[in-house]
Amino acid sequence: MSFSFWAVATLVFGVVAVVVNALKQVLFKDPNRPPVVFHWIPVFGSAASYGMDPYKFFEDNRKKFGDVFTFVMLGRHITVALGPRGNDFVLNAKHSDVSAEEAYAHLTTPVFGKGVIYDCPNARLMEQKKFAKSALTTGAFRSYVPLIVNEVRQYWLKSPQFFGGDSNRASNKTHLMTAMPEMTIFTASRTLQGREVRAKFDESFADLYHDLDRGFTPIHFVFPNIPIPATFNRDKAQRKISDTYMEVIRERRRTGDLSEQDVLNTFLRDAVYKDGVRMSDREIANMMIGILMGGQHTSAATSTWALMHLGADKALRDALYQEQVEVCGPELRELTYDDLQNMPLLNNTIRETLRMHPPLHSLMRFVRHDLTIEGTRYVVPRGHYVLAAPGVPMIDSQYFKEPLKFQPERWLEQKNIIDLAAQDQDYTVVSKGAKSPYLPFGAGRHRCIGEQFAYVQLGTILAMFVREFEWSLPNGRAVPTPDYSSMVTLPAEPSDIVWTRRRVGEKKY
Ligand code: X2N
Ligand code: HEM
Repeated sequence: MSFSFWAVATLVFGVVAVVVNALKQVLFKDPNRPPVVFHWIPVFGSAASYGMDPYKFFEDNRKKFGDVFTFVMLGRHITVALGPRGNDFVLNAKHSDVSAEEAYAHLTTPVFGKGVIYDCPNARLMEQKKFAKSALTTGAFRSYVPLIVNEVRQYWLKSPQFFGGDSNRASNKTHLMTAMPEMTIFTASRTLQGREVRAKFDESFADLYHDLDRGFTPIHFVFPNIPIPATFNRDKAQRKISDTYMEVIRERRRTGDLSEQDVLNTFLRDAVYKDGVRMSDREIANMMIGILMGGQHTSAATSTWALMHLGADKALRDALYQEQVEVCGPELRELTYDDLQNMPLLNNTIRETLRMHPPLHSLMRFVRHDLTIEGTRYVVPRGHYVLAAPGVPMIDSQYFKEPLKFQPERWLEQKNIIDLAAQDQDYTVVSKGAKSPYLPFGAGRHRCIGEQFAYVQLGTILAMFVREFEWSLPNGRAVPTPDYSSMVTLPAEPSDIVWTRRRVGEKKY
């Protein structure tokens, strides 16, 4: 009796809520608010269609509403602003009007730790970015290339995904979504994080890092403290990893050895804010975790996509091999940073990969004061979010001919639009470059500082692949479709390639 009462009551309440919510949307359209994407379920809103395929969601609604519209996702009101002007509206909005920390901190702070990135005032983040950026000099990059080359060789030799200990192994199948995250973490940790942190990945760090990583997901973006094992493990791993970094920091201070050109040393030397406050060891530790996590997902996704596209395009692989021979000679002498600068096709392959597969499809800001959208009567009220999707113009035929074709050569003609935002990297001035249709690294005060490093890391890894292997996607498969269920846009499974060595036994491993 009481069961059926509650069942009926719940059902009636649910039906009423759905009907009221639907009627409200149809009958009350506020002309001063952007149009709202219709949704049946209150609160949940458009979470499913946005979460499963954001680009389809953006495109469908652009057809209905134009470049500006609002959707509901799990209680949040999010206003999307598409196109280069939308990018400018969101990414160059005044800091007093919008904030990234209030959009991201609930996701990032439990993973990176306290006191840095989005768990501090924006002025602090600007200075943290300057400290990190000041480590990423050409001099540092020159020292990184041989380190990356060495890590790649070691990985190929050891990993069962490659030679599995047999340096004469002539062919194999590789699961890229296993191999590329591993190669990325080894190369990034050896260069940016330093020798000690790299060594930890052979020991205690691998599992801990895994636990931290599984707490950096869209589920945690939506429900930061959802009581599941992934959340508890995230918090435990954060503490342990942060403590381990602090030990590394203390040890460096003790020995006074600051000789390596990694980011950690730059923080140990220079991390004093303008007002004289020095970053604590805990803050430096957490900053290093942030940099590790950021660079890891974006770079691993990008190298995987690039290798997939190359696997589907023999002519491009041949042309890239030719470029290696032209720059480094038929003996393919060891790659250097300067060689990479002389390989336009290689760099344009990375550029093209980021055009079709920018790792971050949605950049968000929390609206702190009512925002008027220029040229419209729309006002986005405080408490809502705004969302830029730089990937949308990047696959729009208005800006890129045949946008769904992977054509690195297009960049020989399109040089003019290469990331206008890159010109202004002084974080005291807000860059005005956001009207570009090509912004894989964002724009404005939150723009990426990792772009040059990413090109060095990706360029070195891809060049190594081109030199060593001939590969393809098995069974004549096409490049996979994107999977949006992770923090970055990944290729859906299967992500295998099959390869043969170009010259077995010539190089020593
Ligand atoms: C629950 C389908 O899945 O209905 F990392 F030092 C380090 C990353 C911002 C990702 C936004 C939301 C997807 C909901 C699906 C550092 C290198 C950074 C920069 C709904 C039912 C971190 C937002 C991902 C929303 C997907 C923010 C990154 N350079 N790294 N329903 O990055 O920079 C860093 C910076 C973002 C996102 C999403 C759903 C500095 C569902 C079903 C389910 N996303 N997402 N970085 N959704 N459903 C970073 C900026 C910062
Ligand atoms: C910011 C993309 C690699 C560190 C950003 C933003 C984007 C981006 C789009 C802007 C986020 C926003 O406006 O909300 C990428 C891509 C990468 C990459 C596509 C590789 C292919 C890296 C690497 C590092 C890094 C390797 C570290 C060395 C950062 C930092 C910010 C940032 C510190 C600033 C966040 C802020 O100011 O709010 N990145 N990133 N990124 N990225 Fe990257």
